[in-house]
Amino acid sequence: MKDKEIQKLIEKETKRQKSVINLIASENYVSQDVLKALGSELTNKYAEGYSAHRYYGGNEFSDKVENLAKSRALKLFKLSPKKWHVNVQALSGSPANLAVYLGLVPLGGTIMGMSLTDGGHLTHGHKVSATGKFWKAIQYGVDPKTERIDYEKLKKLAKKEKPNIIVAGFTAYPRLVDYKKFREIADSVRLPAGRQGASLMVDMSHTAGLVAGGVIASPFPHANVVTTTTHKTLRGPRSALIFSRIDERELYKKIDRAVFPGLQGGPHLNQIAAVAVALKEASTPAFKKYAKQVVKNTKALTDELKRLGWRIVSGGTDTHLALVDTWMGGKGISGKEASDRLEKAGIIVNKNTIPGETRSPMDPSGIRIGTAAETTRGSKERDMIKIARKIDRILRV
Ligand code: DSN
Repeated sequence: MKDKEIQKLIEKETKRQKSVINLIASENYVSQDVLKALGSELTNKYAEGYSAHRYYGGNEFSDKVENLAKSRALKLFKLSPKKWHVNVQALSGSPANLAVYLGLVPLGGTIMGMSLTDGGHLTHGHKVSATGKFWKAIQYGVDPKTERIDYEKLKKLAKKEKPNIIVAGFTAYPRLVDYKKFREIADSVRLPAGRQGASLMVDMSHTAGLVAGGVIASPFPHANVVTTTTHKTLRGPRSALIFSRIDERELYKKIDRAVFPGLQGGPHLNQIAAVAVALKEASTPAFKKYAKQVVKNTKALTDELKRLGWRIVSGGTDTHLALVDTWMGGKGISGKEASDRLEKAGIIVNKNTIPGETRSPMDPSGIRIGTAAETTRGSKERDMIKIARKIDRILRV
């Protein structure tokens, strides 16, 4: 690289990534092939529109790249192209979610999603997000005692608020989700226009790799729309996919139009090619083994932390992530202090709110830990036990 300043910074970041223990639940390490596709000449091309309907010439290969990404996405999640459509152009998770609402919910309509504090995402209707400003957002949380979703309460709230769309999606919910119950709840909503049933959108950004690997149940049998980022457990580049059911309401056409021309111009073809590479990698037996190991590793890490006296939100985990209550009602340390101390010792986590949060998002009561990245580097349960003991030594006052 001729630009030495940037080259040096890339080298430093690469070295940093190699030298730390990375427990950020939403990060991972992509393959060299994914990196090659990202850094390819595809970045030079404008391809506004969709395959075979472009606004620019010279898109013979762009169409092939986009079609391949789409067919690999459907195949990976065992979806029939007759029943499901996938959009691969959304630039990342937040614009993907925004596109779904823009396509399916009239402005001023109602979206219902989990609050950020209890484990949702900004784009599930938080007041600082466009999703909480353009639409009426109803937020649900977890049961304060079990720290799990209370489906009965959710049903009552949905019946009362009549959301156009219900979002089952999470960034800090460590437990399995009952998508069948979400479907029943969505179906029980009587919309003001008289139409029975809210749409169910599943945002599986965090768990897509676990679904692909067959370790946790697929949301597809129950959802109208499924969004996901591609860079977390799925181990691809930073991007997103929007799957939508091909039904009589033709939701998929509305969503496609919301992505382009509604929200975006030209798609990032290099990113789409890199997604296609990652989707192929995720369809291998090696990836299935990886996904299984991720869940085993999180359990090992969490069990050991519990044994050492740390409170794990909801009592444990079924997935790639867990929440540690480091504050423990004032007996421990704040999430910020925990995260800072760990970083100094080479363990990277993020501070995180916990259900019933009493502190602030900038200095909350807990940390979120995840094992997708370390599992990619070959870590097993015994390594996790060592990491848990190290965390304990660093955090204990
Ligand atoms: N920021 C991501 C996460 O860390 O979960 C979600 O967008």
